[in-house]
Amino acid sequence: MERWEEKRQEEVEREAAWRDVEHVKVLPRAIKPHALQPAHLKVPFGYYRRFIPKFAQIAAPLQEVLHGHPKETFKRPTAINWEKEQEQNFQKKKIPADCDKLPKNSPSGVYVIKPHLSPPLVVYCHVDEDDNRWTVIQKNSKTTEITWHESWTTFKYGFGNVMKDFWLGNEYIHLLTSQNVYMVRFLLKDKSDKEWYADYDIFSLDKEVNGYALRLGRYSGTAGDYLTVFDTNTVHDNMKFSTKDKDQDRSGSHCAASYSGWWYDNCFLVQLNGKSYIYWKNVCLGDCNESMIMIRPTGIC
Ligand SMILES: [Ca+2]
Repeated sequence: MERWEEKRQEEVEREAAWRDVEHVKVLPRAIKPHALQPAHLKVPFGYYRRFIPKFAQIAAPLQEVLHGHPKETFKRPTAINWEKEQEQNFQKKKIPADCDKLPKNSPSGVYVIKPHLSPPLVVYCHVDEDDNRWTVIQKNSKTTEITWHESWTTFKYGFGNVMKDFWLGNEYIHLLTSQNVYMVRFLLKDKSDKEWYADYDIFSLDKEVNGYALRLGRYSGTAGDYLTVFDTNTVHDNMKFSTKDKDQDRSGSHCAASYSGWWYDNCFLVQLNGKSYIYWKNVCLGDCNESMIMIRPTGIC
């Protein structure tokens, strides 16, 4: 034992004797007193962070009273800051931005995704035989429970049951397809349950102020291209979305008033959003059993 340690030992023993305490050990000076607190008394790291917003709420107005305006370096908690913080938290938790980001060999089913700038969404992910993971944005069936004949706002935020028939929501489809280049697959089952499909190598929905207009790339498939071809004065590609309370079609009439929300022109060659009415020209004239629309990123610019 070194000289200073002996001196310290003597001091402590004297003090302990005075207090009538037995076996008091010398604390090595390198150890800071707070590190010797019992574990249950230690303040966890980050504990004081909870007081920061409260402090800021008090301090910012106080700055204004004392100095006329808050200092530039002082940031008030605002709705925008809060949203940014939420966004960062979700990124930390690694909630996938779409179904494509699910781990390999994930089965088809219901998952939570969070596209960029979107709230978390409960969606149905369809995994095909090639392990492509598709985010399903629409499903309809001949025996559907839902009416489909909904307003602009209801189509904006979506409706239905992700396990059965549903519309994901124009706003969420727009946010999904804004974060990458996506392709789309339209799947149909005709009245004999024969399957048909139409792929477009680019798919996106424009923003709301542009009417959630449909943007499609090149076609491939078996159902026939009735979305980008101009036929009987109608083409769906680049048309704005119309609902019963918003006529944005190019016809003299109001197509959505009769047939529910869709990208109408004059009026349609394809309409998959009807109640017991699923239409794809030359496949089924309203009498298809099922439809499904699903998307996945291609990474092609
Ligand atoms: Ca019209």
